[in-house]
Amino acid sequence: MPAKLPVEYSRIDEFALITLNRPEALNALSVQVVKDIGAAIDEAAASDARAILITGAGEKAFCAGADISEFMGRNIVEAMAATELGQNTFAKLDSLTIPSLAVINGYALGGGLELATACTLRVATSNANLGVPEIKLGLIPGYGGTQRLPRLVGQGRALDMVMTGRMVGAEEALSMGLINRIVEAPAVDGAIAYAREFAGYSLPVLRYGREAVMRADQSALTEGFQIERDLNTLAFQGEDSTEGATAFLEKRAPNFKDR
Ligand code: DAK
Repeated sequence: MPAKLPVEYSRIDEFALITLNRPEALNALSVQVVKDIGAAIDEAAASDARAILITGAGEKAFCAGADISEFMGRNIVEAMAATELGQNTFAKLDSLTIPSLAVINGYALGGGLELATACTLRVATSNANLGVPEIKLGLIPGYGGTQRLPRLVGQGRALDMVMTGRMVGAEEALSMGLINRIVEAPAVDGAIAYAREFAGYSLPVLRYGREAVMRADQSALTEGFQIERDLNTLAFQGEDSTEGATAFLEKRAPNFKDR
């Protein structure tokens, strides 16, 4: 029998699936797991996948955060390096042409929620619990959480979550914009159905749309309009925009070529 890998990479049809595979530790993020996630993202990025799905093995957790058993005895340099590794690994997802989808099938806590918020979109099962409980460990989020969370749910809600460490259920997460959809178990099936809603569109054009929206948080309004004008004009130069308009006028489905 092949050895169990802490992170598994596989394909389901046109989608790459990255599975955190330490269910006995609720898929906690050891340093090795973070490195393996980075390698799996690289593998997916080099493939012809239309979307990357990230989930956790088992029925209990997407990921219960950083592996607390590794916390002891880290000096300041090692601690900074580990944080940087987590931030940089999750940030890889931002700059990929391929969109990513967190498939939250249970707990998504601390670094687990930070991984989920680094994905383009998030779905969760109704039993999911999401939170950043670092404060209970005398810590604050360190894999991008203090920056991505307020951008997604607003400063007030992010402060509430960071300061109380409380978990929010799937319904509340949906109502605050922390997740995009609630799906039935098995969550991967629901995620695939969701991904199929956009996977047939032009990947570069999906990327322009993602980039314009993401940069809204980082730009003054006039600068944001400029970014939108530039990316819209870029999309307009693509073959796929000609195909989209032609298909509409010919009353047929478009056949996008990612060009
Ligand atoms: N790390 C290691 N093991 C974990 C774990 C974690 N985060 N979460 C759960 N486990 C393990 C448990 O120890 C248990 O192992 P055994 O005792 O069976 O060997 C097994 O998974 C099942 O967990 P429970 O028995 O606790 O399951 P329950 O259903 O009773 O509770 C729970 C589920 C999710 C409520 C509970 O397990 C829990 O509270 N887990 C911890 C959640 C958490 O606090 N996560 C960490 C957040 S902090 C950094 C510094 C800090 C960070 C990052 C970087 N640098 C300086 C580099 C912090 C990041 C975080 O993510």
